[in-house]
Amino acid sequence: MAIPHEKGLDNTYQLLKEGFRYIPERRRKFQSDIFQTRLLGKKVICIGGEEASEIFYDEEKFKRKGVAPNRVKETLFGKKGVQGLDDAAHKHRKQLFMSLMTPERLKDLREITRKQWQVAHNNWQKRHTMSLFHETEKVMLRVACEWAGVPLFSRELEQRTRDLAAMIDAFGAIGPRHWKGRTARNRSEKWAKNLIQQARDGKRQPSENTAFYAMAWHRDLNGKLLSLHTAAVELLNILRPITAIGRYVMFGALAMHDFPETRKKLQSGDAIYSRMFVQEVRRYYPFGPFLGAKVRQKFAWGGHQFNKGTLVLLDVYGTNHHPDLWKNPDEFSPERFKEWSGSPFDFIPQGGGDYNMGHRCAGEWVTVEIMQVSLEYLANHMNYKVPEQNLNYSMVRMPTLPKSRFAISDVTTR
Ligand code: PAM
Repeated sequence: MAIPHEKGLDNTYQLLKEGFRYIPERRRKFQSDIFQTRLLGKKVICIGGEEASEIFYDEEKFKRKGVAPNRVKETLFGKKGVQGLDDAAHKHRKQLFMSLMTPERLKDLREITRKQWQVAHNNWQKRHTMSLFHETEKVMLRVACEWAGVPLFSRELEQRTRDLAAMIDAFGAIGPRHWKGRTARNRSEKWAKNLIQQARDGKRQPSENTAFYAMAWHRDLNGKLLSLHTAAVELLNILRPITAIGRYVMFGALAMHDFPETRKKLQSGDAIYSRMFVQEVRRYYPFGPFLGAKVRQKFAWGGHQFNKGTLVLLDVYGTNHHPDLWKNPDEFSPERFKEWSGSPFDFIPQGGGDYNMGHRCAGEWVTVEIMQVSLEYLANHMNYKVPEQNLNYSMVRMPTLPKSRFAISDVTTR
Protein backbone atom coordinates (compact mmCIF):
# COMPACT_ATOMS: atom_id res chain seq x y z
CA MET A 1 0.00 0.00 0.00
CA ALA A 2 1.42 3.34 -1.01
CA ILE A 3 1.45 6.18 1.51
CA PRO A 4 -0.56 9.35 0.73
CA HIS A 5 1.21 11.91 -1.42
CA GLU A 6 0.67 15.62 -1.12
CA LYS A 7 0.04 16.98 -4.62
CA GLY A 8 2.18 19.71 -6.14
CA LEU A 9 5.69 20.18 -7.47
CA ASP A 10 6.78 21.87 -4.27
CA ASN A 11 4.80 22.63 -1.12
CA THR A 12 7.19 24.97 0.70
CA TYR A 13 4.73 27.80 0.06
CA GLN A 14 1.92 25.76 1.66
CA LEU A 15 4.14 25.06 4.68
CA LEU A 16 4.91 28.75 5.09
CA LYS A 17 1.22 29.57 4.61
CA GLU A 18 -0.05 27.03 7.15
CA GLY A 19 2.81 26.96 9.67
CA PHE A 20 2.16 24.79 12.74
CA ARG A 21 -0.92 23.29 11.09
CA TYR A 22 0.77 22.13 7.90
CA ILE A 23 1.66 18.57 8.98
CA PRO A 24 -1.24 17.93 11.44
CA GLU A 25 -3.81 19.09 8.90
CA ARG A 26 -2.53 16.65 6.29
CA ARG A 27 -2.35 13.81 8.80
CA ARG A 28 -6.01 14.53 9.49
CA LYS A 29 -6.98 14.86 5.85
CA PHE A 30 -5.16 11.69 4.77
CA GLN A 31 -6.13 9.84 7.98
CA SER A 32 -2.51 8.73 8.11
CA ASP A 33 0.51 9.16 10.42
CA ILE A 34 2.74 9.22 7.37
CA PHE A 35 2.63 11.08 4.06
CA GLN A 36 4.98 12.24 1.37
CA THR A 37 5.47 15.82 0.22
CA ARG A 38 8.09 18.05 -1.42
CA LEU A 39 9.75 20.89 0.49
CA LEU A 40 12.62 23.14 -0.58
CA GLY A 41 12.84 21.12 -3.79
CA LYS A 42 13.26 17.76 -2.06
CA LYS A 43 11.12 14.73 -1.32
CA VAL A 44 10.18 14.73 2.36
CA ILE A 45 8.32 12.14 4.44
CA CYS A 46 6.29 13.58 7.31
CA ILE A 47 5.43 11.35 10.25
CA GLY A 48 3.67 11.89 13.58
CA GLY A 49 2.32 10.12 16.65
CA GLU A 50 3.82 7.95 19.37
CA GLU A 51 4.99 5.09 17.21
CA ALA A 52 6.44 7.51 14.66
CA SER A 53 8.48 9.30 17.31
CA GLU A 54 9.81 5.99 18.58
CA ILE A 55 11.06 5.22 15.06
CA PHE A 56 12.42 8.76 14.65
CA TYR A 57 14.63 8.37 17.74
CA ASP A 58 16.02 5.00 16.65
CA GLU A 59 19.62 5.90 15.82
CA GLU A 60 20.10 2.84 13.67
CA LYS A 61 17.47 4.23 11.35
CA PHE A 62 18.21 7.97 11.43
CA LYS A 63 21.11 10.39 11.55
CA ARG A 64 21.33 14.17 12.13
CA LYS A 65 24.34 15.18 10.10
CA GLY A 66 23.42 17.48 7.24
CA VAL A 67 19.79 17.76 8.33
CA ALA A 68 19.32 21.37 9.49
CA PRO A 69 19.09 23.69 6.49
CA ASN A 70 21.90 26.22 6.23
CA ARG A 71 19.51 29.06 6.96
CA VAL A 72 18.62 27.47 10.31
CA LYS A 73 22.30 26.95 11.16
CA GLU A 74 23.12 30.53 10.22
CA THR A 75 20.53 31.80 12.69
CA LEU A 76 19.29 29.40 15.37
CA PHE A 77 21.80 26.61 15.88
CA GLY A 78 25.19 27.68 14.53
CA LYS A 79 27.59 25.35 12.72
CA LYS A 80 29.27 22.19 14.08
CA GLY A 81 27.26 22.15 17.32
CA VAL A 82 25.79 19.16 19.13
CA GLN A 83 22.53 19.12 17.15
CA GLY A 84 24.17 17.93 13.92
CA LEU A 85 26.49 15.23 15.33
CA ASP A 86 25.98 11.46 15.27
CA ASP A 87 27.27 8.33 16.99
CA ALA A 88 30.29 8.49 19.33
CA ALA A 89 30.98 12.17 18.61
CA HIS A 90 27.39 13.02 19.48
CA LYS A 91 27.36 10.98 22.68
CA HIS A 92 30.59 12.58 23.86
CA ARG A 93 29.31 16.11 23.15
CA LYS A 94 25.87 15.40 24.59
CA GLN A 95 27.59 14.19 27.76
CA LEU A 96 29.29 17.58 28.01
CA PHE A 97 25.86 19.22 28.19
CA MET A 98 24.35 16.61 30.50
CA SER A 99 27.32 16.87 32.91
CA LEU A 100 26.35 20.48 33.66
CA MET A 101 23.03 19.40 35.10
CA THR A 102 23.90 17.78 38.40
CA PRO A 103 21.30 18.00 41.20
CA GLU A 104 23.43 20.70 42.91
CA ARG A 105 23.64 22.78 39.76
CA LEU A 106 19.89 22.45 39.18
CA LYS A 107 19.38 23.67 42.73
CA ASP A 108 21.67 26.64 41.98
CA LEU A 109 19.60 27.28 38.89
CA ARG A 110 16.34 27.43 40.85
CA GLU A 111 17.90 29.82 43.35
CA ILE A 112 19.35 32.06 40.65
CA THR A 113 16.00 32.11 38.85
CA ARG A 114 14.12 33.10 42.02
CA LYS A 115 16.67 35.81 42.78
CA GLN A 116 16.58 37.25 39.27
CA TRP A 117 12.78 37.41 39.44
CA GLN A 118 13.06 39.39 42.66
CA VAL A 119 15.43 41.84 40.98
CA ALA A 120 13.17 42.17 37.92
CA HIS A 121 10.07 42.53 40.09
CA ASN A 122 11.69 45.37 41.95
CA ASN A 123 12.61 47.16 38.71
CA TRP A 124 9.25 46.56 37.08
CA GLN A 125 7.44 48.30 39.93
CA LYS A 126 9.17 51.54 38.95
CA ARG A 127 7.79 51.39 35.40
CA HIS A 128 4.39 51.89 33.89
CA THR A 129 3.84 49.61 30.88
CA MET A 130 6.20 47.03 29.44
CA SER A 131 6.31 43.90 27.29
CA LEU A 132 6.18 40.86 29.55
CA PHE A 133 7.71 38.87 26.69
CA HIS A 134 10.74 41.05 26.16
CA GLU A 135 11.32 41.65 29.87
CA THR A 136 11.08 37.92 30.60
CA GLU A 137 13.68 37.17 27.94
CA LYS A 138 15.98 39.62 29.73
CA VAL A 139 15.38 37.86 33.04
CA MET A 140 16.16 34.55 31.35
CA LEU A 141 19.43 35.81 29.89
CA ARG A 142 20.50 37.08 33.31
CA VAL A 143 19.69 33.64 34.75
CA ALA A 144 21.55 31.93 31.91
CA CYS A 145 24.69 34.04 32.28
CA GLU A 146 24.83 33.82 36.05
CA TRP A 147 24.33 30.04 35.99
CA ALA A 148 26.81 29.55 33.14
CA GLY A 149 29.49 31.73 34.77
CA VAL A 150 29.39 34.25 31.92
CA PRO A 151 29.96 37.90 32.83
CA LEU A 152 27.14 40.19 31.68
CA PHE A 153 27.26 43.93 32.28
CA SER A 154 23.97 45.78 32.74
CA ARG A 155 24.80 47.96 29.77
CA GLU A 156 25.09 44.86 27.56
CA LEU A 157 21.85 43.24 28.67
CA GLU A 158 19.52 44.87 26.16
CA GLN A 159 21.62 44.20 23.05
CA ARG A 160 22.64 40.67 24.03
CA THR A 161 19.02 39.75 24.77
CA ARG A 162 17.84 41.22 21.49
CA ASP A 163 20.51 39.22 19.65
CA LEU A 164 19.73 35.86 21.25
CA ALA A 165 16.01 36.54 20.84
CA ALA A 166 16.53 37.38 17.15
CA MET A 167 18.33 34.05 16.59
CA ILE A 168 15.35 32.19 18.06
CA ASP A 169 12.81 34.36 16.26
CA ALA A 170 14.47 33.65 12.90
CA PHE A 171 14.07 29.86 12.76
CA GLY A 172 11.02 29.77 10.49
CA ALA A 173 11.54 33.18 8.91
CA ILE A 174 12.30 34.39 5.44
CA GLY A 175 13.29 37.96 4.57
CA PRO A 176 14.22 40.64 7.15
CA ARG A 177 13.53 38.47 10.22
CA HIS A 178 15.96 35.88 8.88
CA TRP A 179 18.65 38.50 8.16
CA LYS A 180 18.23 40.00 11.59
CA GLY A 181 18.86 36.55 13.01
CA ARG A 182 22.05 36.16 10.98
CA THR A 183 23.47 39.49 12.08
CA ALA A 184 22.59 38.60 15.65
CA ARG A 185 24.38 35.26 15.39
CA ASN A 186 27.52 36.85 13.96
CA ARG A 187 27.64 39.39 16.76
CA SER A 188 26.91 36.77 19.45
CA GLU A 189 29.52 34.35 18.16
CA LYS A 190 32.10 37.14 18.24
CA TRP A 191 31.20 37.82 21.87
CA ALA A 192 31.31 34.14 22.85
CA LYS A 193 34.59 33.51 20.99
CA ASN A 194 36.14 36.41 22.82
CA LEU A 195 35.00 35.00 26.16
CA ILE A 196 36.39 31.53 25.39
CA GLN A 197 39.69 33.05 24.27
CA GLN A 198 39.93 35.05 27.48
CA ALA A 199 39.33 31.90 29.55
CA ARG A 200 41.99 30.02 27.60
CA ASP A 201 44.43 32.90 28.04
CA GLY A 202 43.84 32.86 31.79
CA LYS A 203 42.27 36.33 31.72
CA ARG A 204 39.06 34.87 33.11
CA GLN A 205 38.68 32.03 35.54
CA PRO A 206 35.13 30.69 35.46
CA SER A 207 34.36 28.13 38.17
CA GLU A 208 34.85 24.57 37.15
CA ASN A 209 31.19 23.59 37.48
CA THR A 210 29.97 26.16 34.94
CA ALA A 211 29.12 25.91 31.25
CA PHE A 212 31.64 28.65 30.47
CA TYR A 213 34.46 26.58 31.97
CA ALA A 214 33.17 23.36 30.38
CA MET A 215 32.97 24.79 26.86
CA ALA A 216 36.38 26.46 27.11
CA TRP A 217 38.15 23.30 28.29
CA HIS A 218 36.18 20.40 26.80
CA ARG A 219 38.23 17.96 24.77
CA ASP A 220 36.75 16.11 21.84
CA LEU A 221 37.26 12.37 21.30
CA ASN A 222 40.58 13.10 19.60
CA GLY A 223 41.81 14.77 22.79
CA LYS A 224 41.85 18.27 21.30
CA LEU A 225 40.19 21.38 22.68
CA LEU A 226 37.16 22.46 20.66
CA SER A 227 37.95 25.07 18.02
CA LEU A 228 37.27 28.59 19.24
CA HIS A 229 34.28 28.72 16.93
CA THR A 230 32.75 25.43 18.08
CA ALA A 231 33.28 26.29 21.76
CA ALA A 232 31.49 29.60 21.11
CA VAL A 233 28.62 27.84 19.31
CA GLU A 234 28.22 25.43 22.25
CA LEU A 235 28.35 28.22 24.84
CA LEU A 236 25.59 29.94 22.88
CA ASN A 237 23.77 26.58 22.87
CA ILE A 238 23.43 27.13 26.63
CA LEU A 239 22.66 30.85 26.69
CA ARG A 240 20.23 31.00 23.74
CA PRO A 241 17.90 28.12 24.67
CA ILE A 242 17.64 29.42 28.26
CA THR A 243 16.65 32.79 26.80
CA ALA A 244 14.09 30.88 24.68
CA ILE A 245 12.43 29.64 27.88
CA GLY A 246 11.13 33.21 28.13
CA ARG A 247 8.64 32.35 25.41
CA TYR A 248 7.25 29.44 27.42
CA VAL A 249 7.10 31.58 30.57
CA MET A 250 5.21 34.22 28.60
CA PHE A 251 2.81 31.53 27.32
CA GLY A 252 2.36 30.38 30.93
CA ALA A 253 1.43 33.94 31.88
CA LEU A 254 -0.99 33.95 28.95
CA ALA A 255 -2.58 30.73 30.25
CA MET A 256 -3.00 32.34 33.69
CA HIS A 257 -4.63 35.31 31.99
CA ASP A 258 -6.91 33.34 29.65
CA PHE A 259 -7.81 30.63 32.18
CA PRO A 260 -7.86 32.52 35.52
CA GLU A 261 -8.80 29.44 37.53
CA THR A 262 -5.29 28.11 36.80
CA ARG A 263 -3.71 31.17 38.46
CA LYS A 264 -5.82 30.51 41.56
CA LYS A 265 -4.65 26.91 41.68
CA LEU A 266 -1.03 28.01 41.27
CA GLN A 267 -1.56 30.32 44.24
CA SER A 268 -2.55 27.37 46.42
CA GLY A 269 1.15 26.43 46.59
CA ASP A 270 0.61 22.87 45.36
CA ALA A 271 3.91 21.95 43.70
CA ILE A 272 2.36 18.96 41.94
CA TYR A 273 -0.16 21.28 40.31
CA SER A 274 2.45 23.80 39.23
CA ARG A 275 4.53 21.01 37.66
CA MET A 276 1.45 19.82 35.72
CA PHE A 277 0.73 23.40 34.71
CA VAL A 278 4.26 23.71 33.28
CA GLN A 279 3.83 20.47 31.33
CA GLU A 280 0.50 21.61 29.93
CA VAL A 281 1.99 24.95 28.82
CA ARG A 282 4.68 23.01 26.95
CA ARG A 283 2.08 20.71 25.38
CA TYR A 284 -0.60 23.25 24.52
CA TYR A 285 1.25 26.27 23.15
CA PRO A 286 3.07 26.10 19.82
CA PHE A 287 6.86 26.47 19.88
CA GLY A 288 8.78 23.84 17.88
CA PRO A 289 6.64 22.80 14.88
CA PHE A 290 8.59 19.70 13.79
CA LEU A 291 12.06 18.16 13.86
CA GLY A 292 14.12 16.64 11.06
CA ALA A 293 16.37 13.61 10.53
CA LYS A 294 17.76 11.70 7.55
CA VAL A 295 17.39 7.98 6.88
CA ARG A 296 20.67 6.27 7.75
CA GLN A 297 19.88 2.93 6.11
CA LYS A 298 16.94 1.41 4.30
CA PHE A 299 14.01 0.23 6.46
CA ALA A 300 10.24 -0.18 6.26
CA TRP A 301 7.61 1.32 8.55
CA GLY A 302 3.95 2.28 8.21
CA GLY A 303 3.67 0.62 4.81
CA HIS A 304 6.54 2.64 3.43
CA GLN A 305 10.08 1.84 2.41
CA PHE A 306 12.40 4.58 3.74
CA ASN A 307 15.42 4.99 1.49
CA LYS A 308 18.85 6.09 2.64
CA GLY A 309 19.29 9.87 2.71
CA THR A 310 15.56 10.76 2.68
CA LEU A 311 14.61 13.71 4.87
CA VAL A 312 11.94 12.88 7.46
CA LEU A 313 10.06 15.42 9.58
CA LEU A 314 8.51 14.46 12.91
CA ASP A 315 5.32 16.33 13.71
CA VAL A 316 6.05 17.79 17.15
CA TYR A 317 3.10 20.14 17.50
CA GLY A 318 0.65 17.65 16.00
CA THR A 319 1.82 14.78 18.22
CA ASN A 320 1.26 16.94 21.30
CA HIS A 321 -2.24 17.67 20.03
CA HIS A 322 -3.28 14.37 18.50
CA PRO A 323 -6.77 13.27 19.62
CA ASP A 324 -5.67 9.62 19.82
CA LEU A 325 -3.09 10.56 22.44
CA TRP A 326 -4.74 13.50 24.20
CA LYS A 327 -8.41 13.80 25.17
CA ASN A 328 -9.82 17.16 24.02
CA PRO A 329 -6.33 18.20 22.87
CA ASP A 330 -7.32 21.80 22.27
CA GLU A 331 -8.42 22.32 25.84
CA PHE A 332 -5.93 23.73 28.36
CA SER A 333 -6.08 21.28 31.25
CA PRO A 334 -3.04 20.76 33.51
CA GLU A 335 -4.86 17.95 35.35
CA ARG A 336 -4.56 15.74 32.27
CA PHE A 337 -0.97 15.08 33.38
CA LYS A 338 -2.25 13.13 36.40
CA GLU A 339 -3.01 10.37 33.95
CA TRP A 340 -0.06 10.74 31.64
CA SER A 341 1.94 7.51 31.33
CA GLY A 342 5.31 9.30 31.16
CA SER A 343 6.04 7.84 27.71
CA PRO A 344 9.15 9.41 26.13
CA PHE A 345 7.37 9.37 22.76
CA ASP A 346 3.89 10.92 23.06
CA PHE A 347 4.72 14.23 24.79
CA ILE A 348 7.55 15.68 22.74
CA PRO A 349 7.65 19.49 22.98
CA GLN A 350 11.46 19.30 23.14
CA GLY A 351 11.90 16.06 21.20
CA GLY A 352 11.51 12.46 22.34
CA GLY A 353 13.50 9.41 23.37
CA ASP A 354 16.37 9.16 25.80
CA TYR A 355 17.85 12.30 27.41
CA ASN A 356 21.35 11.02 27.98
CA MET A 357 22.14 9.26 24.76
CA GLY A 358 19.74 10.53 22.12
CA HIS A 359 18.87 13.83 20.48
CA ARG A 360 16.17 14.83 22.92
CA CYS A 361 16.80 18.40 24.15
CA ALA A 362 19.50 18.34 26.83
CA GLY A 363 17.90 21.37 28.46
CA GLU A 364 14.46 19.90 29.04
CA TRP A 365 14.91 19.58 32.83
CA VAL A 366 16.36 23.06 32.97
CA THR A 367 13.30 24.29 31.07
CA VAL A 368 10.84 22.63 33.44
CA GLU A 369 12.69 23.90 36.54
CA ILE A 370 12.99 27.48 35.28
CA MET A 371 9.38 27.57 34.12
CA GLN A 372 8.11 26.26 37.44
CA VAL A 373 10.06 28.77 39.55
CA SER A 374 9.14 31.63 37.17
CA LEU A 375 5.42 30.89 36.93
CA GLU A 376 5.11 30.29 40.68
CA TYR A 377 6.80 33.65 41.18
CA LEU A 378 4.47 35.45 38.76
CA ALA A 379 1.37 33.87 40.31
CA ASN A 380 2.31 34.24 43.96
CA HIS A 381 4.39 37.37 44.32
CA MET A 382 3.29 39.75 41.60
CA ASN A 383 0.17 41.59 40.66
CA TYR A 384 -0.04 43.32 37.32
CA LYS A 385 -2.66 44.66 34.97
CA VAL A 386 -3.12 43.39 31.46
CA PRO A 387 -4.29 46.36 29.38
CA GLU A 388 -6.66 45.91 26.42
CA GLN A 389 -4.55 44.50 23.55
CA ASN A 390 -4.44 41.82 20.87
CA LEU A 391 -3.10 38.73 22.64
CA ASN A 392 -3.88 36.39 19.74
CA TYR A 393 -0.97 34.43 18.40
CA SER A 394 -0.61 33.30 14.81
CA MET A 395 -0.47 29.58 14.02
CA VAL A 396 1.45 30.45 10.86
CA ARG A 397 4.41 32.45 12.18
CA MET A 398 7.21 30.13 13.36
CA PRO A 399 8.03 30.71 16.16
CA THR A 400 4.86 32.41 17.31
CA LEU A 401 3.91 34.86 20.05
CA PRO A 402 1.01 37.17 20.92
CA LYS A 403 0.64 40.04 18.45
CA SER A 404 0.94 42.59 21.25
CA ARG A 405 4.02 40.90 22.82
CA PHE A 406 1.93 40.75 26.03
CA ALA A 407 1.96 44.24 27.52
CA ILE A 408 1.51 44.51 31.29
CA SER A 409 1.28 47.56 33.55
CA ASP A 410 1.04 48.65 37.19
CA VAL A 411 3.21 45.90 38.63
CA THR A 412 2.89 45.60 42.41
CA THR A 413 3.68 43.08 45.10
CA ARG A 414 1.17 40.48 46.09
C1 PAM B 1 16.96 26.94 21.02
O1 PAM B 1 17.69 26.07 20.54
O2 PAM B 1 17.26 28.13 21.08
C2 PAM B 1 15.63 26.52 21.59
C3 PAM B 1 14.47 26.98 20.83
C4 PAM B 1 14.38 26.46 19.48
C5 PAM B 1 13.26 25.53 19.15
C6 PAM B 1 13.27 25.27 17.72
C7 PAM B 1 12.82 23.96 17.25
C8 PAM B 1 12.57 24.02 15.78
C9 PAM B 1 13.42 23.13 15.00
C10 PAM B 1 13.59 23.29 13.70
C11 PAM B 1 12.97 24.42 12.97
C12 PAM B 1 12.91 24.31 11.52
C13 PAM B 1 11.86 25.26 11.02
C14 PAM B 1 11.90 25.45 9.54
C15 PAM B 1 10.66 26.13 9.08
C16 PAM B 1 10.55 26.26 7.61
